[in-house]
Amino acid sequence: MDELRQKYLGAIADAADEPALEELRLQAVGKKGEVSLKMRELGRMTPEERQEMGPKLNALKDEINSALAAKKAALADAALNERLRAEWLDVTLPGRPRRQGTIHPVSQVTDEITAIFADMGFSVAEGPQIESDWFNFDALNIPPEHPARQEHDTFFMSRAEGDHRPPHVLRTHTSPVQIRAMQETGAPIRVIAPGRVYRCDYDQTHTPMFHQVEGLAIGRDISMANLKWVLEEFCRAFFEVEGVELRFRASHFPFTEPSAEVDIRCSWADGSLKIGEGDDWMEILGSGMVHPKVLSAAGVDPSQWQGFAFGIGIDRLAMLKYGIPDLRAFFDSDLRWLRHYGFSALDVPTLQGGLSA
Ligand code: 2NL
Repeated sequence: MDELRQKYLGAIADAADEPALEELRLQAVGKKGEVSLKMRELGRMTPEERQEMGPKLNALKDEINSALAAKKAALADAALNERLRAEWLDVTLPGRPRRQGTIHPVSQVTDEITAIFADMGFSVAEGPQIESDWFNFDALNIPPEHPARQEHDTFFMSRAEGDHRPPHVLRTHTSPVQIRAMQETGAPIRVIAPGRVYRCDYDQTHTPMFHQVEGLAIGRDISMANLKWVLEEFCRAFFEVEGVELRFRASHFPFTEPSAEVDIRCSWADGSLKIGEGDDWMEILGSGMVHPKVLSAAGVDPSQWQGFAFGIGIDRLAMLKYGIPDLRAFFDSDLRWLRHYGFSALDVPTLQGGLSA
């Protein structure tokens, strides 16, 4: 009896897991277990022996069963403790930051424009945003008294007291960048100049800072025909419409002669704009053959070289491409536009972010 007790209580205490415990239970108190077989022997004993052995065997059986139950609970406890140790998680750690921003539509459109002109052999030129009045005006055949200087609503920098030289200006177009490029590399040349420009004008359709891309191609015999093809190719690529149609209207700029404003065929239906179809025309850019005086100012001999130039407003182009029909939606009223600008608090959060249209 004592042997049995010691054997099983010891084995139960040493059991590594539940299957081992179940194995011991069957060996000891299962139907054919050692304790059960001993109980079956009670029938062959004398009443006296039975009186003594019966309760002892019952007590042993109870003892083994409680040891099994206790060990089972201890094993479960140990398993839980092991999980608590292994699956430990620090809920006080700071969250992983998720990027909320998207590329600004004006930056995106500038990149798109740059890529399209790069395919046609144009490189990108950059220059200062604060310019001398010579680079911004004189070199472009805009003399001091020309109404264009007022038309341009220029921001003038201030000079120190007693300094009477003409003030520098915030560039009103990116043309000075191209003047500088011509001065540096001469002809032939093919460049675009994207960037910020400034005009003192603020109302529902104008902001004092906006973005422009100008293009310039100078060669021996570059003509309006080349200009037309380059602009058509650009519009096809930019608006992703095969059948773009452009209309050149005679115009006037001091820096080009002849000059043309360019309209694109479009339709307005249910307040939405479609490029390349319909009966409407929308102005998208200004262009022309570079004025001989401008070539001279930039150090390029107009008897040897000629070429075209053009200027496009990027902000407007961004709005056209991303389906915002009204200029006034630029800064208010259109949540798609605002969301693109990062005013997410105004909008229902989305998982993807960015434009939904
Ligand atoms: C417009 C008009 C234009 C140019 C810009 C240019 C630059 C040089 C020489 C000659 Cl260096 N011209 N730029 C030419 C024609 C038009 O922009 O309405 N832009 C939105």
